[in-house]
Amino acid sequence: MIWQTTRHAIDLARPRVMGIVNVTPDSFADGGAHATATQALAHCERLVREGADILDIGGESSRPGALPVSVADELARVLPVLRGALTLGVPVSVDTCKPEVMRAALALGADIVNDILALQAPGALDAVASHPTCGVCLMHMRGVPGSMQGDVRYGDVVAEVTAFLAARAKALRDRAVDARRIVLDPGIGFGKLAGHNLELLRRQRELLAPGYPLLVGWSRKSTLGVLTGKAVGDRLAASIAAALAAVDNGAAIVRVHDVAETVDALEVWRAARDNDASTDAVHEPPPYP
Ligand code: HH2
Repeated sequence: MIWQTTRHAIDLARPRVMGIVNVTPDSFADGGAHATATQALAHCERLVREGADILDIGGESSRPGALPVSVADELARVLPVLRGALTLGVPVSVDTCKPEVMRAALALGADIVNDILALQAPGALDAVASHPTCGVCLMHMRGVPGSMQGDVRYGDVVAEVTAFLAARAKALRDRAVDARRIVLDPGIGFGKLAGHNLELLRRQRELLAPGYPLLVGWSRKSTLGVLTGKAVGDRLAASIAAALAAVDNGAAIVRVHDVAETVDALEVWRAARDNDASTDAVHEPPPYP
């Protein structure tokens, strides 16, 4: 399978790593760490050196209770970083719900629109559908970030998320968007309790039924804190385990903060699964130790 994006056709035969670049003061895991354009671009360069296959730039936190950001502020955060990131040789995604930001980013040459609202904002479907080739990630969320953890009830969470994502993909297909441009995401932690997130992981292959590749983001999220008792800054091992479990259960792309560590883990996971390890070193005597 490939993911068709503005400039790159991303081969999904091996799992891909999307590196997170939050140009925000308040993101849940790294708020303020890359809040200026210079810091954020340096972070983009670092993630590419570490092996990121895709960069995902966001200018608005979606953590529970996050304050909304105006279009003007989001544009001022995202566009300067996007401009630089587009020169780094990897596909660049923009994490936004706002059609104005989507259009401006696509006009600059962004490869992918990553929308946690799955293009439900008025004008968002058109912003993507009117572009000839950009990729899009449609994510499931129950409620809105300000209140999404308030009242969380599902009958069958996997069936409900699958049906929602299939319907959002159909809305794009009805506007003549090529299926190869579309990727789906169950939205780990977005209007879901830990039990819902874990059920989505255990039964993740059911989410493949609509026929689109899956992107998942477990990195540093609170369900990992529930499982391990660890604070957000101490969830690296848990995040890697979740990323491996996700690719093992059919995810094509993992969205992560810790790119270098995830790339290493996936290299070993892949060598255990496939007989095509990417290095000739496997045919030489191993160095000691
Ligand atoms: N998670 C976050 C943001 N955007 N997009 C997709 N497709 N899938 C996700 O799971 C996802 C996402 C939240 O993580 P982060 O960007 O680190 O935090 P914040 O929203 O606080 O900036």
